[in-house]
This record gives sequence, C-alpha cells and structure tokens, in this order.
Amino acid sequence: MKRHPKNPIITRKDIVSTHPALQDVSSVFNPGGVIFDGGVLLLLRVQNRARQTFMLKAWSPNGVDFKLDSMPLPLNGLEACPHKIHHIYDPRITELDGIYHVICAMDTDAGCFLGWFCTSDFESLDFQGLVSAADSRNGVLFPQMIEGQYWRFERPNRMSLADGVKTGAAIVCAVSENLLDWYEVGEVFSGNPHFWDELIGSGPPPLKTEKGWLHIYHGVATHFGAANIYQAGVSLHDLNNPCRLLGRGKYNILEPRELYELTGQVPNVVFPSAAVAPASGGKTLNSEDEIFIYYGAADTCVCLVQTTVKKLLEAVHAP
Ligand code: BMA
Repeated sequence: MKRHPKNPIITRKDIVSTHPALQDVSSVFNPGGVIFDGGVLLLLRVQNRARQTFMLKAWSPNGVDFKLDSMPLPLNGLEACPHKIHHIYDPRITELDGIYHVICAMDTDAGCFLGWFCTSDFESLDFQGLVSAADSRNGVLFPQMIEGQYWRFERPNRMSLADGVKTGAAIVCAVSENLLDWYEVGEVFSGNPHFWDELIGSGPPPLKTEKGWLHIYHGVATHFGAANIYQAGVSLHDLNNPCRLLGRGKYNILEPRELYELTGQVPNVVFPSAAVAPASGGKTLNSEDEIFIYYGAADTCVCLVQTTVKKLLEAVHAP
C-alpha cells in the first residue's frame, strides 16, 4: 500500500461554497467512490460546526486531483423515510447496468439503518427506502447479480447482552431479488478478539478478480487504553458464493501512522470506503491491475493509497 505523496488529497480547506451551512466546515472524510465519466467520482461526507452532515460530489480525471462541487448533492424523496433523519453518511457506491446505487448509513430516531439511493448522473440521489433492520451499517452491494440474486455484505450492530457478542463483531451476507427486501443468508466472518480486527465492517464494495471477490474492510482494535484503532484489512470470497471465505489477511494492510491519520476529530482512524481500478475498464481484474483505495483519515480528511490486485492477494495469504 503506497500512500499518495499528496495526502491528504482532500481537506476541509478545499470546500468553497456559498451555501450558508458550508462555511468554514470541520471535516471531510469517508467518501464513496466509483469510475464515472472517464474519471473518479467521490461522494464526500462533510460535517460542519453544527455537526450536520452533507454529501458533496467531487470528480477527478486522474483519481488524485479533485474538483469539488460547491453545493451539497440534493437527496430526493427523503419524505418517504418513516423516521426522523439525523445523518446520512459513509456512502458506498456500486454500478449495476448503468445505474449507480448508493448505500448509506442513516442515523434516525429509530436507530441506524442502511439507506438505498439511486442515480444515473450524480446530479442528485433518489431515495429508494430503508433496506435493513435497525441497527445496521457498512452495507456494500456487489456489482453484479450472482445466481439470479443481488448480494450484499453488511454489519448489523447486534448489541452486547450480558456475556453476549460485542456490537460490530460480524459481517453477514444478505441476498435480494428486488434490492429492497433482503434476507440474511449467513455470517461471512467475525471479529478476532484481542487482535487488530476485533470489530469489523466492510469498506468499499468488493472487487471482482480472477481469484475471487476481493473485499477490503476495517477492523477496530478495542483493547488499548486511550483509543480504539481503526485499520484496514483484506479478505477473498468465492465468486459464486461470496459468503464462502477463501482467505483473510492476518495482518492489517493499512494502519494509522502518518500525522493526518493519528490526529484529528477521531484519532487513530483509517476508514477505507472506496476502491477503484481506473485502468481496468470495469472487467474482472487481474493481478497486475492497479487499485486506488480512498479512505477517511482521523474522521477529518480524505486520503488515497495505491496498490495492485497482486499485492492485496499476497496480503490475503500472508503466512
Ligand atoms: C465508525 C463510523 C465511521 C467512523 C468511525 C471512526 O463507527 O461512525 O463513520 O469513521 O467510526 O470514528
């Protein structure tokens, strides 16, 4: 994983807007990302000093130098949400047949749900509905149907009961025929108590490679005194049944080391949320393909690391 020398590639200072709520914002982080219009499009999570959350679009021809919109992305149809919405954040973007599906976390007065939005042009997002039970986050939709169904990974926040599991301890797999109604089909893998990935959640939507679905996720080490440490890791899944784990890296592939990852609104956080292969043309990736991974650093700014499919596969199988 090579950190880009221009990191952090997007900071709060890049947000220039006449919108009254976007003056002197506090942070920009955890972007969703996808190849769009011959470049890389990011949906940025922006927070202001009222701790309100906005989504801002950014686009880059080279995946490094981004031009940011000056106005928040309009979100249409939210009046259909049955609950009072506090925040819509951490978008993950998947293209299916020319439609871009954006799955967000939606904090409401009834808990945190997965919210599903669609667009074909990123001029606005159309809300389609809440598509999980409360309380779920980190929903990532696979970029194709498998065995006639849509698939996603998600991370239910099953609250710890006495002697029970900790919240965020397992990623599960769900399937759907219409993208609205989802059925859990099994656990994908769970956290490793005492190690780097005690609590886990998917990062970007999985990438299709010749060897299987490559899945980048975050792991949280909770056993340090002062702070949780958010890191990134990688796993590999069967192409025909993503619930089947083919391998899982023992070591994290990215951890907070640079100042912009160690300090900020939430210290010690790298939070991968988008991965694109700009030169691949959307095909099944082979080992030489380069991957750009975008992540939030310290819940404060947006950063980029570059790697290859080969290196990520090596990390999956590291002894
Ligand atoms: C998680 C989510 C992320 C955030 C991370 C670190 O639980 O809330 O949005 O980046 O914590 O604070």
